[in-house]
Amino acid sequence: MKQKEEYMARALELARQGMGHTSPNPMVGCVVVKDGRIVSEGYHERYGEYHAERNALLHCEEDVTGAELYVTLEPCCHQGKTPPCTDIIMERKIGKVYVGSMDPNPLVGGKGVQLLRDHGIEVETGILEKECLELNEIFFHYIQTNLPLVAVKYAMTLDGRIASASGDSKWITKEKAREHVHELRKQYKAIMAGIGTVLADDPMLNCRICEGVDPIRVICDSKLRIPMDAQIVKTAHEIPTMIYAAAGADGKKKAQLEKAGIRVIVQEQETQVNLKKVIQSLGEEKIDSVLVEGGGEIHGSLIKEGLADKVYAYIAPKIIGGSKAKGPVMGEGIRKMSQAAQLTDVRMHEFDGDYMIEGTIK
Ligand code: AOF
Ligand code: ZN
Repeated sequence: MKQKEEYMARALELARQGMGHTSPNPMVGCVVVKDGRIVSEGYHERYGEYHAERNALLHCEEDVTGAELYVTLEPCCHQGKTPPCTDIIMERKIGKVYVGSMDPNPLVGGKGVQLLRDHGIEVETGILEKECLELNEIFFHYIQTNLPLVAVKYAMTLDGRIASASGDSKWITKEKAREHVHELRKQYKAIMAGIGTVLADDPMLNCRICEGVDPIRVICDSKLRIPMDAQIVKTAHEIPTMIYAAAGADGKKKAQLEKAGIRVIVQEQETQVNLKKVIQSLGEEKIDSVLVEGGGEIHGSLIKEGLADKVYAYIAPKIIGGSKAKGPVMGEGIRKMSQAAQLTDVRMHEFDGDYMIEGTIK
């Protein structure tokens, strides 16, 4: 007979199929097991639609009285966009529920598990908990803070440069690492860059993998310097794009950009875009995650102001040198090592000879 971890691993695999479509709600997978055999599966496919547990049980034609149900997130017990999952679990007379991670949503928060237990259903929690927590890192952050998870991403050489002194940066890392960036873009709801990066690289900031969803592009451009023929402007009718500007931004340019399909938000009280306010306002718009792809100035401000939650640093084993070649985190920086931003949960990955170190900022 299979182990409970194997069934939960299958539920995790199902949950991942919802990636890019459930935000700001979680990715959740569910497996129903009877007499040592999977009789039904389901996952949360799309925001606002049925939850994983309901999908799994509705797909099932067999009688599941006494069966086991494996779910990556604590079942909900609230009437939201869909009826509570605890209802259908009880109606179908499931015998035992295995839960991956608990749900910190204040509407659930342990009440789902309690309700099931109160109705005589056995519940075991914490099955592959670490994997389940990791899968919904973004959801857990957003539901508890109302702020998006902010991740800073950059690619640098072994000597900490993101471009040569002349500004050449194509390419620091090889194809495989660059492909992985698109995997990240698929996981994040928005992608953010400063005007410096737009002027230097004229990027698209989209997701170039087939089943990927393009993130909403967010550009910080205090004086609205973005050229009308920038790739981002030219494609704004197809890919949602927002520009944050500050007081004194040219009204005529704003109107032109809006005509091109861009939402322009002017922070009238600020002389320069206030990143803290940007992050807060993105949270209010139900944007649960932001991948920041530079450049160094924006990274420097986010880290210094304590607004960055995560870092993905791609590192190529190349050395370019040059005292004028820029690094990934600029600005004033800190003065004492004791003030350095410290990462935890650090992990390293390899991509065809390039490396990526990711970690959470304490
Ligand atoms: C999901 N999918 O499979 C599970 C969820 O917006 P609602 O009304 O659909 O409720 C969303 C909340 O339900 C969500 O924040 C989470 O706490 C809980 N469980 N949500 O979207 C699922 N199991
Ligand atoms: Zn539910």
